[in-house]
Amino acid sequence: SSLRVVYAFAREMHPKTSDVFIQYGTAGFRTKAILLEHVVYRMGLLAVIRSRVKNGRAIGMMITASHNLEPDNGVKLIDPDGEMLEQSWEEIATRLANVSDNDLESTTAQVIKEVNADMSLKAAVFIGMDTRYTSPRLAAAAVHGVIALKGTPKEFGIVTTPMLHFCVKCRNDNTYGTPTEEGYYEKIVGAFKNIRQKLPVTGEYNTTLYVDGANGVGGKKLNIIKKTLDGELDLVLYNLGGNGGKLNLNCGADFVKVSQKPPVGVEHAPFQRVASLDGDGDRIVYYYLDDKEKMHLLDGDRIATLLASYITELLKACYAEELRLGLVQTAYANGASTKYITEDLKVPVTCVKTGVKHLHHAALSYDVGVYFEANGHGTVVYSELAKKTIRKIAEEGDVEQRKAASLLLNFIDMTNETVGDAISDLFLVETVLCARGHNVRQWMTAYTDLPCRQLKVTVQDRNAISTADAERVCTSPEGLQTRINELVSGYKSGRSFVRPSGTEDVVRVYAEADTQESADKLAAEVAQAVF
Ligand code: 16G
Ligand code: ZN
Repeated sequence: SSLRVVYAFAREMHPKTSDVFIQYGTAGFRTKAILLEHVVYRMGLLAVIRSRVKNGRAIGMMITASHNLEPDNGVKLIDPDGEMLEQSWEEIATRLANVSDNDLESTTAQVIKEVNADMSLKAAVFIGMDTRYTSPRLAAAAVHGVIALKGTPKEFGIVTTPMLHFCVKCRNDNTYGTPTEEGYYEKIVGAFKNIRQKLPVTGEYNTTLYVDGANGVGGKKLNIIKKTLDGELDLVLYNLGGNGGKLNLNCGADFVKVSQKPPVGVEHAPFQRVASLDGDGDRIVYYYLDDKEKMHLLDGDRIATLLASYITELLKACYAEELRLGLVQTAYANGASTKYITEDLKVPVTCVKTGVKHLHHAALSYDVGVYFEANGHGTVVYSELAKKTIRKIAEEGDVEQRKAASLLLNFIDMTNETVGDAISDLFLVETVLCARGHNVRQWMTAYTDLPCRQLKVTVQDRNAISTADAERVCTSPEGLQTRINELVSGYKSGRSFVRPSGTEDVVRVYAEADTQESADKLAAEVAQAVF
């Protein structure tokens, strides 16, 4: 049959060259780029099957390893609503990625049967990639996989991960926007310009923003956007990938958050706010250096509280307080942020396991769900009821209500609701700071972070560690949690947890306490207990 020819072709073009078992993890497959070609080809096959199961709606395939260094790469699938691949399919993806070339044909047939895909339907797969030099080759393998099962690939070239999520969503729901990079700018940057006309620059807010682009795709796209801005925001961009700057190397959101150091490649000025993006543009953190060059970090928790408090204000001004706003965090959220949210903002908080899909899912249970990981990945999702209510108020409310509701509608348009998006988040943050007339130091005064430390420990088998209660409690190996409790009890405001990483072969340790010295010491002691 013609499929026979297809599988023979796969064996020659994208052979499986390694016997190392590879798993669809928290954010898809991620490993050394040289090990990935057959995996990406096979995900092309799977994307077609998935599209047919979803009645021909488009599926996304993003080639990226996010904040990892250049030699790594990865692939993840995007579901029709722009969300992460449904969890039950992760096992199917893993199975398909690991079978031998000889068994690929029979395993694919088995999967098709299992998920009951009608292979006579059309199938659409949107393919995007980051700036890694290994990405074009992998994107080509993805295209081959899609064509092999007679699906229709559409290549978006180099885009941020959230742009691809956005385009997938738009293709399947045309009320959300136009499924192109231009459509993305039109909606998100357009809403920002719109809102700036309603909110004059006041107080201590300064329109200059420095950006660390991590030498990745996010900075490049901001460089395109920058040219269309007209004084609304003066972007000064660093780490755009030129001048020998290496992707994510000593720069970018993950480096800044984990090492608690400013990135290389940025010319700092005291108290100037800087936004730091990650390699594929789905994370953002802010920071500034003071006049003694000490760094002050405004992480995902800080962004979440800023957005949640502003949206709460607007909802109040709309008299739409019946809409339930809630915040979703993980165990990594700084204890001080959780305290501030619950006690000062009086906003309910849900704590879930690490990984965007868990946060996103939990946020959907609120009318307005704000979710952020401390590492800077997050967004806001609005229920249909919330959107309908706000639209109605924008038309029928009194003057003040209409004003707040129309701001809120722009705010919603500026938000990429499909996934955390550094560019969209940047515009949201800049809008709130501008509306409040705040500089970065005033933003920092909301609460004081507890000093914290993250470490990673290499162990023989990271899966020997299991956790419960949103990763805050360690259930095995036996006795480890008791030991952690003992250690923590020796520190004022101490808290610590361990969990196996979902993206690297390590165990991660987190600790916070009242001083940096204590947090460092507690982290080291817990790491010792794990080892
Ligand atoms: C992935 C996740 C991120 C999570 C991180 C944890 C997505 C899109 N990304 O990057 O949300 O914070 O993994 O990594 O889900 P770890 O398990 O190695 O700590
Ligand atoms: Zn990323």
